[in-house]
Amino acid sequence: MNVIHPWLRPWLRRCTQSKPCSSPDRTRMSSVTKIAWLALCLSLLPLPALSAPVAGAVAARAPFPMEVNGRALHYAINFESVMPGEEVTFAAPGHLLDRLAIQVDGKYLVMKQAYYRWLAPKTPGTHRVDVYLRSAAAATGYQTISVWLFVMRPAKEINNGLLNGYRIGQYPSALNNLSSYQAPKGFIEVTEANQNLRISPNFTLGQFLCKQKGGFPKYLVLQPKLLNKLEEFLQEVNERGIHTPSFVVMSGYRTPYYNRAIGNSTNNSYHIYGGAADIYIDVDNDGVMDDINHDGKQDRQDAVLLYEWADSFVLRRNRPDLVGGLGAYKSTPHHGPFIHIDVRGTPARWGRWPP
Ligand SMILES: [Ca+2]
Ligand SMILES: [Ca+2]
Repeated sequence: MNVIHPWLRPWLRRCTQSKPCSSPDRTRMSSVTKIAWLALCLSLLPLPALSAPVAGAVAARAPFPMEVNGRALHYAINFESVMPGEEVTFAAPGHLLDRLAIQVDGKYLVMKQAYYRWLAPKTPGTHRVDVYLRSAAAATGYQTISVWLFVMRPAKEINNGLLNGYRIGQYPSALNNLSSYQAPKGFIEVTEANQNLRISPNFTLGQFLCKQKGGFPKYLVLQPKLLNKLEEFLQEVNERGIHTPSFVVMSGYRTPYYNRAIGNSTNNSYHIYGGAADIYIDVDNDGVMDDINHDGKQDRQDAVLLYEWADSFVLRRNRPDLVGGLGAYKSTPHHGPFIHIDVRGTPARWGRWPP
């Protein structure tokens, strides 16, 4: 059972005590008046559209500054993956601490030395964190940030290329000894129950699963900064007039086994490190990239335009966490045009030329 924090109680009590709206001074209207009012209201309603407009992406930024394990949370919904038994720290600026309350799986954390700490269990699983910031002005108002904490299954449990029955394959040695190309220490366990969790305002965990065959549980690696980049770019695309609620992630995480099986000659593809996504826009839901340059064709030029937008937005933002690779791809008999986007930390470009 959840423990209710003291400053949430008056708010919850008011909600449970509120009664259905009843107005004692309401007067009875005659049937003729009712019909006249109904006709007037109907005449003022806009005509229904032939097809319902697609809602765009949600712009749900974090309402207050907050960090998990030293990493800033940018959105109202976030995720973090940790190792079993690892200590997780939650930090906020000092002037907010007396108005902050944090629950993990419904239980309040106790603040020690200006930090909130949570010890991850020794078994893999999914845990919900709710951070509440009480309003400085109103007695009962508050804002929230939520974080899904995934306690991973350790990579040392991989046996003959299998992790708990799921085929991972063999990670190559780190490219040029770079820390961004180290084999992962753990894997997020994806089940039927958690695959649809929203791990950022406009993306779900299941969107990044490897496309290889096999039942649950499945495993993946995913870097939070990839979600930062996709969320920021999604807002950019919506601001450019494409009202899409998300991108289609054609390929997110790839196990080294799958990366090899699809004939990828690059051993160190950033997909195997959970830092890359092949994406396209499909508002009309026909399974291929939309005609976003409005030339009447759905082809490589639409991928090129998406590439140009992705290139210019990263340059304008000047954020090191968004820096990485970008490639444009034409359609083949197996797929439509798309772009590759990643967060490898150094710029790389391909596929843009010839136009
Ligand atoms: Ca389409
Ligand atoms: Ca086009």
